[in-house]
Amino acid sequence: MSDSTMHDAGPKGVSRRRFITGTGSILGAVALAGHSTPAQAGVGSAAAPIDSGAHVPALVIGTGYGGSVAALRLAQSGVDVHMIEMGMAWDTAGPDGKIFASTTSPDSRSYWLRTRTKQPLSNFLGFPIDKDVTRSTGILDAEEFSGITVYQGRGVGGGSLVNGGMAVTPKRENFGAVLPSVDADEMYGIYYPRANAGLGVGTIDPAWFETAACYQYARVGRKHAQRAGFPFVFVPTVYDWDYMKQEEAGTVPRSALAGEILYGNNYGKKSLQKTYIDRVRATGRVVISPLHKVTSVAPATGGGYTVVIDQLDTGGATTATKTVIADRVFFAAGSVGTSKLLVKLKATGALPGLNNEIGKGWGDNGNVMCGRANHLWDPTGSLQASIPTGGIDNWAAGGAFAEVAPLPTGIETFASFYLSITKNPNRAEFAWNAATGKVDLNWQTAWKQPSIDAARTIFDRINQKEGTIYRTDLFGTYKIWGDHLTYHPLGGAVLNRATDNYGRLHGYSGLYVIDGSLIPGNTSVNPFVTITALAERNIEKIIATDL
Ligand code: FAE
Repeated sequence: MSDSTMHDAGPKGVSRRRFITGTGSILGAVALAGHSTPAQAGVGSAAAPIDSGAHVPALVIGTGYGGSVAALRLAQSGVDVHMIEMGMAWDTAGPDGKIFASTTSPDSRSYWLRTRTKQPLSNFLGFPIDKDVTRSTGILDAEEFSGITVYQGRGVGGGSLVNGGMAVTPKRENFGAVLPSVDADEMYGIYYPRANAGLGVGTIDPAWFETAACYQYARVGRKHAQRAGFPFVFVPTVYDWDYMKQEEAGTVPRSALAGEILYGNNYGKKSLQKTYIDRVRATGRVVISPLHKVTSVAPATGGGYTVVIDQLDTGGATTATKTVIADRVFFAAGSVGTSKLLVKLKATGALPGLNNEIGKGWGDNGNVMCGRANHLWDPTGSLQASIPTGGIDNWAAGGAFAEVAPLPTGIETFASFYLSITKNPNRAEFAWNAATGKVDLNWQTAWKQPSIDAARTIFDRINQKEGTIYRTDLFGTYKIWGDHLTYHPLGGAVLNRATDNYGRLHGYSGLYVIDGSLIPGNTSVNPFVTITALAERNIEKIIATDL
């Protein structure tokens, strides 16, 4: 595979040659061989959850990218694994016959323990658009810290349930800044290709892109980028493009074309449930316990670790507290989940030997959003696919990579909408607050200013060229920048600082971090391919040397 998944689209149209396949075919099928007969068959979320008093060889906290890779490779090497997931299984249809709620009618499935939605785009034409919902263990967590709201997926599949599916490998020249202690040759030769194959990454048919009504918004975004002199790049995704074509032809039920994204995607997106977790289940060695939340990990007297787990009901109440022993524990609760757990466990004396890097190095991947108001002769289309497929690359010159994002309102808005990933140097720290019994994050909203400045290197120039202006009605009244949130939390247990160079936590043998908290705050592009590739690298080493 090429060392980059981003390439320029030509000024007039796109040739197939210029699309980069994100999929490394040769190494993708490489698996760590399973050595013995599975201990259990047919297990998964449908099986009984973990029992109190159980003794398990490997316990994985969380079922997102890092957790799924760890569970798959451990199981394939002959280790029985228990995966503990605080969110729901997302394998059963609701009263409307669908697993996931519709974007336009959020309900109890949509948010994690909220009575009102908290949409990233809070306003339209200046009016607030949030709605009341029944409080439940829904799919999207809008977790509020001082200065920033961090969006995360909750359920079996983690962030893959709610994300935009943009599967981007960073440009190789940027990798040294992303993970300085990791051998780039190995990553680009072995682990990125393996991750891309495991995730089912693919690219849009360029000819179809040129004609599909649902990507008019992206073609307008490309035209404006190129007229201002910026390269427009196509990015691979984990959407099933054949399915998307059928959605547009009207021959199958719509999901991307029904605007589904934030509250789950019912059909075409290859979330982890359809890729890594499907393979995890097929090993027969992994038990997944949804609606179970890990609250403590501490050394056990006879060796291994005592793990305390709350079983939750869909109202979020604890219905049982279980204690199990695990020989090894893999923290894969996501950047925020893992950091919060480790900071609490260090501060409260459960894991006092963790080093002082715990909780540090957290960043927002420089996320900032904005919209532009187009002229009436530049409509972006009333039908917009929820899966972005292109971006504007001004990383080298201006420190910004901007996704051309959909605004799937169902009506013509004449708006272009963007999520920029920027080179923001600010890093926050998680800290235990003994008074509240919670973990705080010291991010400040003002720390987004470098992100706004970087994004402006693109959009000020486009506006100037097009004679257009910023939208001021999407994030409040007269507010241009969506600078209050991130979709891409990274860091908090940084590789080679809080852990060794493979995610082994300093101070405790048998404790590992294997998720986005290893990455120091920024990946220069959307993060999940890098999280997956790093997890593939680390687990291979851990299996080879520790087990
Ligand atoms: P993650 O996927 O968050 O999984 C952690 C899991 O652990 C979750 O299922 C949690 O519920 C669970 N958990 C947490 N605490 C506990 C506990 N104490 N006990 C048990 N379970 C626990 O972690 N990235 C891209 O690359 N491309 C995109 O297009 C993209 N779009 C996004 C759009 C949205 C709206 C959002 C929210 C994110 C998006 N992301 C995207 C980010 C991406 O989903 C995220 O980086 C990864 O999911 C992080 O993977 P981890 O394995 O670190």
